Amino acid sequence: MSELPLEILPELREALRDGRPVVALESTIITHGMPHPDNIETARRVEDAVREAGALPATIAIMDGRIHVGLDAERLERLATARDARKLSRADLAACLARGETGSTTVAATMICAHLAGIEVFATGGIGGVHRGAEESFDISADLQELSRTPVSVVCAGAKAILDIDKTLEVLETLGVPVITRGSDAFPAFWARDSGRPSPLRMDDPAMIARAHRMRARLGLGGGQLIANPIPSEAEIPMSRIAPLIEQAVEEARRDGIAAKSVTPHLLGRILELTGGESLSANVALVLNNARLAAEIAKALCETE
Ligand code: PSU
Repeated sequence: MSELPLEILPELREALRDGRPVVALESTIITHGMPHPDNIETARRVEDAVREAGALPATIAIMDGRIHVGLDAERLERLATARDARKLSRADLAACLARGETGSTTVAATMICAHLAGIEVFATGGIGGVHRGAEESFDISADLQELSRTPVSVVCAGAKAILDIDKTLEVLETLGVPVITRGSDAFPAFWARDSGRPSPLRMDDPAMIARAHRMRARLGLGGGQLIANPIPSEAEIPMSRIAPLIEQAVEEARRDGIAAKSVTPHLLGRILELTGGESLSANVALVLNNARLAAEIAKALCETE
């Protein structure tokens, strides 16, 4: 087998060849992160936001055993309504392709596919991290390792507040991943602008973030950058309000024995119920905000040696 099972939409292939800005987008948020039809509506709005900001969107997924970089309308619809799509990370990406199956890509798998396609920037909602109780469960998202290996800058709204944020930041530091918050000294926590922890680094200018990305490559450091972009104030759910609901959802999940890949989708779904839908509106707002910043960074990268 010599050729990669990689399908890049023609407009993206041309843009990448010509050095024009492209932003990768993930698909687990579509299959496991939001209910239908909010998932497809959000996916379309995020693509539009990237275009309006002057870059091209490349939503990534595995369909029928091929990596798709850029999904046409029919494929996006099919993925958004698929009941059996797998949630893929580094460990199971190749197996899904070998079997000819369909699956959505997490942050880790999207980084791998984006890099294969030559895309350097990627927008998501929140990365996976160290789960609460990891000292017992050892549940640490493969997203963290991927950030230390694959040279893609990932724009997120921080780590999801369902996680142990202190431990997540510690692991990122150990792995040598730069954590850069845009426009704030505090590391954000997805639905909330302030996790209560200082951000290891702060940069306010997308051009500076692009320069740091290039500098890492020149130094041969490998791996990517984590760019944390706080949710817009008008959409945030402050920690004081969301924290008790998260506690409740985490406790229920522990009691019910929810584990491994199911933890994050389960908690997101439960918190959506407990907030009466407010967590979903916040999630949509933060992803749109991240798509815009990722487009600015992609444009800056095109102008940075
Ligand atoms: N951002 C969201 N919703 C999501 C995710 C990100 O707003 O559902 C997904 C990403 O694909 C991320 C995954 O990789 O959650 C984390 O899953 P886990 O904790 O199992 O590694």
